[in-house]
Amino acid sequence: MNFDDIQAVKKLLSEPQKILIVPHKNPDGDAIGSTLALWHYLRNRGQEATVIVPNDYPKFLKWMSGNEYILNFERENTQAKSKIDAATLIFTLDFNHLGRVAQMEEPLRKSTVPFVMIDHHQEPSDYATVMYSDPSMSSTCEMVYNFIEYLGDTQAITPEMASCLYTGIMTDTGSFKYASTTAQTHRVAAQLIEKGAESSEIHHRVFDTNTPGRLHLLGTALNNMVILEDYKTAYITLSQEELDAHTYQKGDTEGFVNYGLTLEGIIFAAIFIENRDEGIIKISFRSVGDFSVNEFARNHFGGGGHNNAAGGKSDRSLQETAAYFKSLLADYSEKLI
Ligand SMILES: [Mn+2]
Repeated sequence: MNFDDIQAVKKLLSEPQKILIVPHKNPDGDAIGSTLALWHYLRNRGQEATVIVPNDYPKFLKWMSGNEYILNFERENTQAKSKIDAATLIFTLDFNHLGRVAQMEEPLRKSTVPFVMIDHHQEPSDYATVMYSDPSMSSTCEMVYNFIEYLGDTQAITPEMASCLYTGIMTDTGSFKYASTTAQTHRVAAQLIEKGAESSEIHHRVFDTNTPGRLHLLGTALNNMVILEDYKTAYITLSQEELDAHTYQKGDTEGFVNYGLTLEGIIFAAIFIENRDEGIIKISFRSVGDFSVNEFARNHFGGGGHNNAAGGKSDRSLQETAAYFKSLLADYSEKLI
């Protein structure tokens, strides 16, 4: 964050505001962790603040302090809309394009109050008054820690805030293993542990929450995995039928795509998941090293994300989508080395 932006934020926060904090739709650990940590921080400073999520999120994220005060735009629509209308300042966290908030896009676009963006995704659009955007960061949670540091306030980080921030850093770095994890990420994590985040307990709460159905679904996913050694690629398909057979619940396929990358020699992994309700195939891509799945997802599957983690979708059938995916790989053979 540059000096002018820090001053601008300090000025905004020196006056009483009605603050909204908004993450992207289908919020993940980084989205929920960062918004709740910022919520605690602003409230402890005496500000009125509300977190509004565009839609629901998995149960393994619902233990964080302040969770019960989060408004769900889909479920508590009237209340959420009046909060948006009354807001005097809006923070958007962990996304950089207003299209990422689904149905909340329209009311947010209408709002004329200052926006503060804190985010680590590539190619931000410029809707925000203050933009703290840094794609080199591991997570928005690491950035919220920096943000509080820029305001000279790290002593204000409570154990609750530390736990929220630690959760987002842990989930967005794949437990500190992705390339985005820097020495500074570890320094921030260390600070958070010193401030009361219990790393082992947090890990347990987030990751040790499998249901039998999810583990059996993982078995099906791994059985379905296709390995294309020539392209150093592995992909998984899951049909709606297979999901239904394992009493699929939202979030159950989280992390499945990463298993492809645990194969020796594989650098590109994908998962294709049929969603009959929406009539689309939802896609996640992962890579290790220089191969940009962000570019791949943008070019072919109407999506995007980060260099090593991106998403997309397809209107074709599951089989056609997988076949199309395979047909694209030859053009990338030089990059998949
Ligand atoms: Mn993130």
